[in-house]
Amino acid sequence: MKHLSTLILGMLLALGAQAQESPTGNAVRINPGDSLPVILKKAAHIIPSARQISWQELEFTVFIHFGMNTFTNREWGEKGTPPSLFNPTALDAEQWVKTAKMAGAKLLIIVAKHHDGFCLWPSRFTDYSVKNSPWKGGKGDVVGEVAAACKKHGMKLGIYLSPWDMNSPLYGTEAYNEHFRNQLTELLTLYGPVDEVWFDGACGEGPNGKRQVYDWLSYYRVARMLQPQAVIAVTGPDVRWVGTESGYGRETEWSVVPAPASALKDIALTSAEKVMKEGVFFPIGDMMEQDLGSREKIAQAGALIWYPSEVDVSIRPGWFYHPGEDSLVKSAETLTDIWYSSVGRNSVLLLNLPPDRRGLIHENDVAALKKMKSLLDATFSNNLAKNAAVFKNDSSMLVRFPAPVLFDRAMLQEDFRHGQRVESFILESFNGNGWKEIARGTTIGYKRLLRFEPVKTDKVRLRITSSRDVSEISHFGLYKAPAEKR
Ligand code: FUL
Repeated sequence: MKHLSTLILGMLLALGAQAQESPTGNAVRINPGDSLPVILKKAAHIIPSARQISWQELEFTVFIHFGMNTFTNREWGEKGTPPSLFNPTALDAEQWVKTAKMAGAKLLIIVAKHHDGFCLWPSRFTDYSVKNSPWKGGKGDVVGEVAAACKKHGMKLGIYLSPWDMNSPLYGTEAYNEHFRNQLTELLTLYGPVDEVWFDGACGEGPNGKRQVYDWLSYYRVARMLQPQAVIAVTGPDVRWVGTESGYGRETEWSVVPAPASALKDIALTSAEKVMKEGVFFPIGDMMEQDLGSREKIAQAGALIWYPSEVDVSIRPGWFYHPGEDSLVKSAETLTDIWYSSVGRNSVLLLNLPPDRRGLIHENDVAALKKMKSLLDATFSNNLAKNAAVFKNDSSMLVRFPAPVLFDRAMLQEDFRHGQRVESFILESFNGNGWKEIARGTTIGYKRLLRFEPVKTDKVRLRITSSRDVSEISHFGLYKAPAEKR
């Protein structure tokens, strides 16, 4: 018996080692002859890189869209809007950071330059920035103020720099790639630690009517060299766009998905350069598909990669502030629903809070966030299963309470640092005679939140009905949401 288990362990380690093809273990090649069991084993042993682990554990992050569009009441600007229009009357970056912190966010991404090209920091590489605006007599630096406020309040900082630039005369020429790297270099050297670099893939026309051919890999190299701990998101190799801007992630969300062959080719090509050895690839493929990582999908892949999902959504209809949307701020109930459907579906939530023309997050937005936070706290501050007796085996978990408990929410987490494995599960309660289904689901991953009608019982069972390898449930929680006030 012992001999057999040693053998199995040896096999597992060998397969696990295969998954370590990329130095961070987050990418693996699928060979043409690999059988489905081998592919599943490989998929189960892909692990997130250190930067992906830190990012996933943030759970909730905040976007700040603020700039020329705030003053022109637009979503996408246009070339030539004069910097004189940028003039916030009471800009307070600390209010942004304190609001994000109050709501429970752990990282704040400032849109340093949107598609119109207007820079919120006094870039040396363009005149189209705050330095030629009336705000603070041209001496202001929004990115600097945000970075200082983040540092003061213990918030991590992220940077959004739009590759599309409607204003730069270089756009559409090879020289623009260098210009972009220069601006990125400023942002990643002048403001201290940055933990997320967010690239949008939009590629529209520049002032000369041309589109740019972006040199993505060279942008990734700059980010890796200057801020190696930062994830490069969306049009980047570390974090994937969930595929909608609705706030709702997939019911079945795999962090391991097929990767373009270049994910491994790039590793090979640049193996001499340490910074590029880590599954750096340009993402291709349709992120909006419902199924990205099922058995059918991974069985056809040439390579697999740990590429987790980020759910970006705005608290208002637009990404930028529009006075006409003051009454359209998402309610606390909608925000909470979004929370369950993003953080609760193996994704990180990136919620946009667009400051108004004063340079403040509007009172309506702050009120909705406060209420969302209190709803979430009231539910999740008391894990009813905390002191229960837990009995585990490979595919099930029994939780026994000394006396019946009443609950209507469950939180499941896999030990995602060692891979994502659960394909389906059923949660059941014992009603005196037998087991009754409470809820069922597919993937768990970093976190799965479940909502159901209140159940009162002294025994709960979680059955893993399908898994890619032995799964490790690292957290099991049961909670009672406060009764809705009518
Ligand atoms: C999009 C942009 O075009 C929007 O304006 C916004 O910045 C959003 C987060 O990404 O692709």
